[in-house]
Amino acid sequence: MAKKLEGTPWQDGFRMPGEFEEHEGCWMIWPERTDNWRLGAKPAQQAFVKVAEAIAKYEKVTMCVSARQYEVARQYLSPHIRVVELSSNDAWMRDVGPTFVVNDQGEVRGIDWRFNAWGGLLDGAYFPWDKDDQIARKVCDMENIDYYTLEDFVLEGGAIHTDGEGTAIVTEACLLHESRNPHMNKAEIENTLKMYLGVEKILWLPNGIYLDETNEHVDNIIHYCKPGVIVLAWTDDVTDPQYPLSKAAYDYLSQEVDAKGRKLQIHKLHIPNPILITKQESEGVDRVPSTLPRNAGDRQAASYANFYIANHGIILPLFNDPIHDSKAIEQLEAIFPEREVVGIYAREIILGGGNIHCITQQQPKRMTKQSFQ
Ligand code: KQY
Repeated sequence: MAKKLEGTPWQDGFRMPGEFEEHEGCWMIWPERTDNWRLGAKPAQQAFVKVAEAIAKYEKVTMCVSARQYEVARQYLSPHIRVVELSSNDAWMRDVGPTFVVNDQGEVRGIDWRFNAWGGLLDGAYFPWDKDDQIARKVCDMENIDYYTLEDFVLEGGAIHTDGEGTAIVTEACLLHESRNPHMNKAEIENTLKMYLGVEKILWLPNGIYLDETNEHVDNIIHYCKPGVIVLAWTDDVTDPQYPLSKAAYDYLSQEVDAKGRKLQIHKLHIPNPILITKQESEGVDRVPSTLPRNAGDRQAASYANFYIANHGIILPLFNDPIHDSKAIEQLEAIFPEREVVGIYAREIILGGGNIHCITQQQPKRMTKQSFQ
């Protein structure tokens, strides 16, 4: 059984690797709740299948699924995708799964942050979230990976990006939001991130993507592609509410250096034309009081930066945008010449409030034997 660890990753010589470092595999959760995913979650399930199959070309994929949907998921997914039974409240593995850290000997450990559904009773997306809050530990247990638990620090995996070389990027909008850790000031939050992610420098973007229901997670506005190189969600339309948010991030990052003293290379990745929920889509969602409404005309926080970096592939959300889809593919092919860029039509995922990065969590490659004893 995996052990709960004392101390911090920093004290023990562990750091969170960049997503571009080698993976053991990827974790996902099967979407099911009909008050978030339209039409009984069937269209979302098909989109998740496409994402899982695309990633499985490059690394091992584990799909976690409730007992109720186990046979359904097993039937839709190829035999080389592992399907395990696990309870959850929804399907956002990036945010509820463990954040993995590694040391120089290639050992892997997990971090189990507190999860409160992106804001608890203040502005969270649903209640309850108790099953989601247990997932990080359960994943570590399944993998026999020892883990650190923070009893009193709320964080989601989508709220952090690291370069694996001492730098993390976060947003103030999310990390300093009163619905996360109101008992801590910025310096205390920064210190906790340094101790657990094993980094020396935190870069604080003011905001993320307009109307992002996570309080503006960093993983929707930027992505670390390699140390010193990021993509930034951008718009040339100065009248778009996203413009000042992306401009502020660009200005801030342009005058900063990372932990190694490097200026960042910033690639602007234009957002798609606004994705608005249609009347038909809205009517397909079961309305209940304890979840977010999905109203016709609502704009979803769509961005191409929400891609997943697999071992030799990039799994990129597409929106059937006549201009920006192909431009995003072209840019990412140039930034990642050693990886294949695979676009997946992701409207059904963004309708649920996130995208491909939000529904996946990478597990770094283990270089040492940490086997079941
Ligand atoms: O974007 C994410 N990381 C998760 C979005 C959750 C939305 C809840 N409905």
